[in-house]
Amino acid sequence: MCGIFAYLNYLTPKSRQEVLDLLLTGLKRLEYRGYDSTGVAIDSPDNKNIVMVKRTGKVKVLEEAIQEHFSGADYSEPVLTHIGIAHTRWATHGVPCERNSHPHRSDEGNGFVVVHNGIITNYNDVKTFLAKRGYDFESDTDTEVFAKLVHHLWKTHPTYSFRELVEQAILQVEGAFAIAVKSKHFPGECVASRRSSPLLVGIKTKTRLATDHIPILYGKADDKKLNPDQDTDSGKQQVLPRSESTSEFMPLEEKEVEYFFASDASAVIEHTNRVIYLEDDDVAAVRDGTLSIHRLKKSLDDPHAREITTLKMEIQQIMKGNYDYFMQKEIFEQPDSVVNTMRGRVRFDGNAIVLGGIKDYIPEIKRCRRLMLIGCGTSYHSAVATRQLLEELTELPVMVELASDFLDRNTPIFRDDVCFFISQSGETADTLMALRYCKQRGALIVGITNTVGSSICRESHCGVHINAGPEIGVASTKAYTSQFISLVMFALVMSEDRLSLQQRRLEILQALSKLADQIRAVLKLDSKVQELAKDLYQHKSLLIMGRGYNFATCLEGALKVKELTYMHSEGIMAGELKHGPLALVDDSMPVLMIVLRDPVYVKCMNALQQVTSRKGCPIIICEEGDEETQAFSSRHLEIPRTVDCLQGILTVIPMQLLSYHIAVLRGCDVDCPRNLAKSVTVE
Ligand code: G6Q
Ligand code: GLU
Repeated sequence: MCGIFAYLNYLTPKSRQEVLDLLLTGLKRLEYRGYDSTGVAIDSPDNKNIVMVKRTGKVKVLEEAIQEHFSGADYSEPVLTHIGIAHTRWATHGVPCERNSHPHRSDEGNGFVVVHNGIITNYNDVKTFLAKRGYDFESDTDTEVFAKLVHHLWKTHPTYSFRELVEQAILQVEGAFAIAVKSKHFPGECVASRRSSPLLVGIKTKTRLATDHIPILYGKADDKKLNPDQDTDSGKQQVLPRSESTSEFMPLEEKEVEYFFASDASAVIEHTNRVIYLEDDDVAAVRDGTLSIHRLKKSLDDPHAREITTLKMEIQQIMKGNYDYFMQKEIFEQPDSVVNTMRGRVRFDGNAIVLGGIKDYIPEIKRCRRLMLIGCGTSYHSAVATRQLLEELTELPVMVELASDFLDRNTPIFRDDVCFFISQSGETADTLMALRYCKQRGALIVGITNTVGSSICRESHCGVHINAGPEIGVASTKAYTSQFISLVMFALVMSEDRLSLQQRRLEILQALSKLADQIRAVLKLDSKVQELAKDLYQHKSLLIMGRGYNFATCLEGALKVKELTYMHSEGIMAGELKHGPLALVDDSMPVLMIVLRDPVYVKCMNALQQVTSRKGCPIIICEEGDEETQAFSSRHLEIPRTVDCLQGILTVIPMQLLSYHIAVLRGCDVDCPRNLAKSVTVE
């Protein structure tokens, strides 16, 4: 989910040294996206091989390794045409290490090398298919299957062009990807494609480009799936029929040209401002200096061409897209990040859920004494948010603990406890120490993290990687919603064979399938939330009240307000109002209340009345069209209806937006609030 950068020079002489510098600069521009390892591939000086250098850690480390590896006259000799590919990896399959870093290769001879962002969800099937045909795998990644699949197709279809080979491979893979492929067998050519992960092509020419669009060509590809039991070695080629391209005509012919393939424009803007944003399932291929864009299947609403856009932005602006801050970008990424969390795990058609990282432990978990969910800050709140559903669907006692308090109490832990450690970074010291404490006492340790290879990942017996993608803003947003969904998925897995719970599971699964669109709808409230922030930002305090499934939103909302705006804020369980907090309420105290049509609606309405009868004038988060509730206040935010246990995902988003807007109005540093760090590695 991190960064791709590839550079192709055609009839524009560049030494390998210059190419490497360009690749490294490209990777540096993508660093802000977050990553854990890096790598590059270029041609060897005799042009007979492809050489790769990969490193765990920062681009700087790769740079040093490259300086060591590639020196001497061979590397300063200009080359007329060449293609180099580079990658920053945010591990999803396999820990960050050199072996798992990209590029991945097809064979020992480096026939095809691939960089990939995203997740190939059916990689296991493809792996089985290829293993039967003698392929050995060197890494734990999903990506490697792609390189080997292209190689397999090349062997079985010797007449295919490079692009056709990649197209056929793409037809076999599911999930999300942006890829760039380089091959020893097709020198000077590059093929790139995307599905659900961003990729663009930058074009640099000496003279002004003669066109402002590239026509789309169509292939008549057959998407027959590979059959692991089919024997391809039995003689004739029979894996896939050849795709028939409508034509091979050259849409963009330039004599001297340079192409840049990158995950975003920040990596190309210093070279060119002419880019084509690829769409899902576009295949961009460069051959003899000519770029062509192909689509595998024709659809009626496809345009006939891809436009060459002229970028008018500064680098800084591009890195954050249209957003002013990373936190804001991450809030708006949530329709995609929640889908990424479910990708390859939830099958909405068959109502099935597989959590590969814990599936072998499910029988043991089902026999446990209790579930313990342990975390800090926002991660702890995701446990609070899902506790009720876990109790309902697992029918087990569920304890929710703050890691620091859990350790202070020397909480009794037993061998038949199952302890979940929830952490975005996977490095939080308190959580990690609680993990070790439980492990020593023989409990089963389940890690729920966003960072593959982190300490919590490594020290857990099993776990779920939430796949939210790197989170740069210190205030956690998309990691929270993805942790939430990971725990919901776990609850669904645990109740798979409970007949009495099937109706409830179905209701939740259906709601999950609509979630991304509903989050999009909630994000449309942004300008309304901004107006509310204008009312609130000069106040000293904000009370946030709710109960049931929305209590966690109150805690998380208050935490966001505190950390971002330095304003006092408190999340209050509405049932506790009359036991103390009501004394705070008067006509000047800002109050926000969450009142949704769920089993605790009547109780929430009581709390609302208690507040309004003390002259409180609350902002209400309620359901779309709920006029009865809205009648209690002129200020309300309406969110779409969903199943009760997922409401918390939709109600937390207005709170994220509100804290963000208040912080901007108060002139606070949104991405790096004072006194806080993204990864808290001290007690
Ligand atoms: C919230 C913060 C913070 C965070 C904790 C735990 O906005 O990011 O509360 O959630 O510090 O961090 P981990 O989830 O990385 O363990
Ligand atoms: N899934 C791939 C891996 O784990 C790519 C991850 C990325 O997007 O960087 O290697």
